Amino acid sequence: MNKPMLLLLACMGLGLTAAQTATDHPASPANPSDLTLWFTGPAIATKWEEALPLGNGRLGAMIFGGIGKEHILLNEDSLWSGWAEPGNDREGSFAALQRLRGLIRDKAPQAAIKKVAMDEFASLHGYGKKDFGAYQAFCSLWLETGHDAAAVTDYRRDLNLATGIASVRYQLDGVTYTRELFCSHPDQVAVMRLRADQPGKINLALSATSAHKQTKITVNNGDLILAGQVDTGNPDHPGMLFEGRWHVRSDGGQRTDSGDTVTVSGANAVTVVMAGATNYQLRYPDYIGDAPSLRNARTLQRMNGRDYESLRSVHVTDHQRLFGRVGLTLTGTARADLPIDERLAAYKKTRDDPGLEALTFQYGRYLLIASSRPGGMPANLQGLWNNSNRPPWNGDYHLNINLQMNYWPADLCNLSECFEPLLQWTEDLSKPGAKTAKVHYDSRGWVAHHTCNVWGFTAPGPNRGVHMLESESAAFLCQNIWDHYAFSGDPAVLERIWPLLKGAALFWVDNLQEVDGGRLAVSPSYSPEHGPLGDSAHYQTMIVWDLFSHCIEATRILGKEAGFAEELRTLRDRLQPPQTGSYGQLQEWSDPALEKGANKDQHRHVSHMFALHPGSRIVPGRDADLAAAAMKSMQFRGDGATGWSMGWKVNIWARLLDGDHAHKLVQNFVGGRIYPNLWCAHPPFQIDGNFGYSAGVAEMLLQSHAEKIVLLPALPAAWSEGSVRGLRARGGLIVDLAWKDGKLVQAKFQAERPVDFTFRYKTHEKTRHLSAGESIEFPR
Ligand code: FUC
Repeated sequence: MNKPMLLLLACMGLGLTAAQTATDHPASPANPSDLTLWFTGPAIATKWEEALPLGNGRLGAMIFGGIGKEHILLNEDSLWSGWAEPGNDREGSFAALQRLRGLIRDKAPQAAIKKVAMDEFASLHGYGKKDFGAYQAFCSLWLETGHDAAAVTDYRRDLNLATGIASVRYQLDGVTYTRELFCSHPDQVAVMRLRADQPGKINLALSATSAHKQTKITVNNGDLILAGQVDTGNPDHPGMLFEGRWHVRSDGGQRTDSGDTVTVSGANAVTVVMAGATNYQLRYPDYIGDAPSLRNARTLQRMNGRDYESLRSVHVTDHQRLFGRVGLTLTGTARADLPIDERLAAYKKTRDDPGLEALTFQYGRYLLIASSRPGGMPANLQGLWNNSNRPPWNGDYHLNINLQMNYWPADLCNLSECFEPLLQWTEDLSKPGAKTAKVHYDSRGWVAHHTCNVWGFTAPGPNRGVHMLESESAAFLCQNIWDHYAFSGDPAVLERIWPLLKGAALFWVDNLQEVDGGRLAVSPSYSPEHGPLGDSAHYQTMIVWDLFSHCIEATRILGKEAGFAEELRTLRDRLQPPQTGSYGQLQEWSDPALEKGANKDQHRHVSHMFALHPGSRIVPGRDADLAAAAMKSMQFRGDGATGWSMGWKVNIWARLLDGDHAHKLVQNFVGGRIYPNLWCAHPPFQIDGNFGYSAGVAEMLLQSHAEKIVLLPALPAAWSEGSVRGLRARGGLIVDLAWKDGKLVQAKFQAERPVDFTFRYKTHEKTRHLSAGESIEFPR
């Protein structure tokens, strides 16, 4: 037995002796260059996947790094087309639902079932209709420098994930020019600083454009202002108002305001501070708040003449407080010396750069900090970056996996604060969701369907396809929300989320349907994006099982509503259980006829894996047969897929405790499903895969979903040595780990609150109690 293993076993008190304690703390910070991605040239104008993303959770910026003309694409996360449509819920639809359920029970032809579903039950509004809207582009800032790109040398454009600052640097005629850009959460502005290493060399013309027709640009005392309104295409529903305002400060030189341009000549340096806002307010039913001009004026006033260095240091402190909590080092090749596009190209060939795999993990954390902070909207399909008024899938909130995936790394990767926008948005959504439950299902509680927006759309439909009828979305969101509580272990969080959980569960108490054999199932049900509309999809019953289980647990912890828990327990026991099919697979549908060809099915949605991840109904070791069936299904499904699906598969293989297979997906993702700026390629760009990937990497190193904390549950051979610092385990624990030769050599647990916990490494287990703030290390 090697020394590290001896050490571990000794420290766990398993009867072996050890005389040595490890010298290296697992928390040794990663080399800062490992947290930077860099390019040797500007992004191609038409390839925004080469530009570098920044964000403060609400304002987003993409820096292209142009030499003669810099382009900064700006976004504000609430800017949507569409409106809050009061008629979303279709009167009379409950009668149609009863007919629909009757047809499904009678095994009517799909055409007849779909006709009632689409023509009589589905909402007349929503996805694809004008009222539903789409996430909108905000505006672009242009900086003309007059520099000749052909004469420039030593160009570098980079993004430092540790500071949240992007910079561009180059030399021209013996002068070094530098630009820095960041988006500050505390100050709610985007800030840019342009400098030269010789006095009087900064010459600039600043202008702005917008992809919206109704836009006006003015200049007022050094402030460039772009005010606009989204065109809804419906005069009865005026579109959202928005405003971008750039405050330009020049050190030395001369500033000239003219028409729609601010010009600075002969300056030593220039600082541009941008405020951006809409008149949106996350508040059902009208979603309208203060005018954007008022909001921007307030934001800039709060700045109160503070200089660049002050804004920068407040931003860096804030960013590092979150980002710096987790460190990941995977020993081995780390081609940080290569520009990121070349590094990716090299990885595609060799698949050997664990440093890049770790960078991509941290990049997912970075993107969550940038796109989801308290006070802003949840990260949408593109986080908060958008260059089009018609982004793919509206840049909306898809609820059959995508939005949920966005938040998988939030608590696990120690960014709990970033979860807040999702929680607030869901709290608001539950209000229209209660109306939809009443009108469409004549039921208590709340419900949401396949796709949502910023306008509280929760109805099924419209008549675009049966997937629009997926009714598990509220329950699925409650899986994330429960985990948010579970990671904290904080009863106050549980009190807050209880109405959401209870409301989602009540809906299902009223809506489960009895199927053959007296079992309970969901009808109409559908397995994304796959199979018929019926009553047989396991995905939905698995989600309901999960929700009921969490509610039962919540009543125990909160010491209330024991009667409700009893009711849920009875119903849960009658739910259609997971089943193993004739190919040894985990069935996606309870109807065996639908499973024909499951051994050839490679659909990107693997929804029946919910029970394994993110749910915890199937746990290898505890549920060996079902876990084996899930593994079989995953083998059939294969290791290809679109970006988000690959991100999910990393998590699933980690939960199946197969580190090498999980790593294969890691390689497939990094080697084939990311763009030069490391954004996930569905394709096109879709951010969920970045978040799924980061969560998956963390799941390979630490799991805590099934009572015990499992250390290095799916460590691949390729990551034989490394360390991770600051991951979170359920119950309010921070965990640091170090390993060598594929074996754990050091573990540290730090408690955020009093906690009893059991941890396991391979077959060894220990139980401990820690008080709040206390920590324990092995070896001690
Ligand atoms: C689901 C997926 C698609 C895409 C879309 C946003 O419908 O099946 O691949 O990710 O969401």
